[in-house]
Amino acid sequence: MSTGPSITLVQGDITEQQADVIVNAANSSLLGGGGVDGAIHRRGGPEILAECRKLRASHYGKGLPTGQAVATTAGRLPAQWVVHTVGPVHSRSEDRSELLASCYRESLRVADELGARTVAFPAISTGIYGWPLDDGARIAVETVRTTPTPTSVQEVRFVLFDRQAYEVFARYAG
Ligand code: AR6
Repeated sequence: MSTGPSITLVQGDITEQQADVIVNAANSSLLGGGGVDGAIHRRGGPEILAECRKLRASHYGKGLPTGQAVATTAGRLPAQWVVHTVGPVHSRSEDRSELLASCYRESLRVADELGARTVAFPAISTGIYGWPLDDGARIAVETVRTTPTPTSVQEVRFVLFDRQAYEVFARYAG
């Protein structure tokens, strides 16, 4: 029987994770921002932004669409690649869950293309983009569990910034 990647949970700062891929909760501009995005560019150094600018000058002239993912170097981070994905802004009037699921699915697809074995994810959209943590955790875990197999990815690690986020993810991933 083929099984998908194992799911692990860590409380901490994603920029300190040793993994093949660190996923960034970016915005469409790919040119940086606050939250995880700010931390990744700060600690990863200017090489990441330089590659993002090249992507904007080539394939992604209008920016990276919501729900899609693209890889760059990880610069000085303890990882090989950063996979940038753009989560949806939460809306009360429109169900954007499929776009959030797409972020996890597309990031895993890119990681698989790179041959990555370990992938660290933040809780995409649950900060500045306002997605309720409980629903964001449910979508994250369900999407990873239903990822197509076989894949090179053996471990998906959710890196949760605080205790509360960790406990909410543990309810779904436990
Ligand atoms: N490590 C792990 N998790 C973190 C870290 C960190 N260093 N920092 C924050 N979190 P957010 P979004 C958690 O706002 O909601 C940026 O400006 C945080 O507590 O980083 O997808 C981008 O450029 C929350 O649970 O991303 C976009 O404009 C989760 O990571 C916008 O924010 C995601 O919070 C994207 O918003």
